[in-house]
Amino acid sequence: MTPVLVSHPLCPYVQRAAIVLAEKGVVYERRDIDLAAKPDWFLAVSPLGKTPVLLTGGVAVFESAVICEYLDETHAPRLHPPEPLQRARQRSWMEFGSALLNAIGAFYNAADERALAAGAADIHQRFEQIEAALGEGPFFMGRQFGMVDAVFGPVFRYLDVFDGMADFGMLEGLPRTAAWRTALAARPSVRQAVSADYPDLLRAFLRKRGSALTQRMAR
Ligand SMILES: N[C@@H](CCC(=O)N[C@@H](CS)C(=O)NCC(=O)O)C(=O)O
Repeated sequence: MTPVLVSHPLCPYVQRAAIVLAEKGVVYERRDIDLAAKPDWFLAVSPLGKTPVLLTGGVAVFESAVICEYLDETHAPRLHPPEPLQRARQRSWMEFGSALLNAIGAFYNAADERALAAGAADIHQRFEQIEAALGEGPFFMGRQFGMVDAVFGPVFRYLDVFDGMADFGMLEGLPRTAAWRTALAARPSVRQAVSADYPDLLRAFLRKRGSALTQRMAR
């Protein structure tokens, strides 16, 4: 049976799974749901009520990191390195990517300009930490695309839309991170993880936040 990825068009965690599926050439069906009106069948397979969920082999696998790890164990090519300590390092930075997504959420929900600036500074500081962890590239681990890349492709996609609004300086003075962003944006699996109307959908979502960023968009 074809695996089903239960999705939401804007969800960065869904994108991780979609990227890993694409890197491995897995044929799957993507089934988008409305998170504002969750269908009963979704609640029945998603104990946390969150996307993504991978329906495969009669099991509903939830949590994006778990889905990605499962796919890595079952489908070639491996995105994790063979050496346990290097694998642990990848998993550590995957967690860091999740914390960065929370910081991005705090940024776009910031109530006023002061909080918006603080949010941008917080994101910049996190990217400084990433800059220090990056090597020669083009990917996080070097020449081979890995699991941390699948996590950060969706992170940088937010920045593409923010950049269209103003220069928030999130990657200022961080050349390795900027080069990594460019390499990820060119990767087919990353490009294809969302539909062509993703930037419009994200802007429409941000316009409804009632946040400082929403105010900027109205100017
Ligand atoms: N830790 C989860 C986070 C998933 C998550 O937060 N998904 C969001 C959409 S991006 C969601 O479904 N939220 C539930 C809701 O909006 O009600 C994972 O990595 O899969």
